[in-house]
Amino acid sequence: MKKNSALVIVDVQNDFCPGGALPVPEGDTIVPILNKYIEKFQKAGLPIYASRDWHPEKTKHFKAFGGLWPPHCVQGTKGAEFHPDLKLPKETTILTKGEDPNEDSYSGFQGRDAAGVGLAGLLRQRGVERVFVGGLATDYCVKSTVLDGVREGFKVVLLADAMRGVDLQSGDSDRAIQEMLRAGAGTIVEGGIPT
Ligand code: VGL
Ligand code: ZN
Repeated sequence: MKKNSALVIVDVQNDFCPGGALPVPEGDTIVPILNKYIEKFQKAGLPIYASRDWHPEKTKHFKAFGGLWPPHCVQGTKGAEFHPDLKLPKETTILTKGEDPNEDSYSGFQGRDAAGVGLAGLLRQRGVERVFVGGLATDYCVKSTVLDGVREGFKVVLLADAMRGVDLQSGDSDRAIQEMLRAGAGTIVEGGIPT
């Protein structure tokens, strides 16, 4: 795999999986597939980033305060933890987003590392030109991350087998994928990545 690539895993947290506060249908089924991607990127010495939705208890993002969603991924709760089977290597850069009570912050590009550096800056620092994106949810945070990635000038590849959507309206995820492809993203499945 080319040296200038990175893996970006979006919001694979308990609350977005079955049993969580805002479950994405079959959200947990992508975990073993993501683990295979993780292994490939790790073996190739390529950087891995994992975003997490990390909301305060009161935020405009939640229905009770004018937003779209039930409370989810509240800072420090079990629901905000990564899925327990997701095998993130210890070198993974965790990107936190959604802390601002006035913003939805769907995009992983709004996420920051522990030092406060945003994803685009982190990628540029490491000379990354191409990002492979999977996670939850296809029609919200994955879509937003992919569109921002393209806008920021990165090549973006969708890990088509490693994302699932909320589908508030049926077909939302399919439409999201079309929109990401139209924006210039490519697509790939696990068997398609050279080892
Ligand atoms: C997300 C809805 C609300 C996501 C986050 O990770 O896609 N969706 N907050
Ligand atoms: Zn959220």
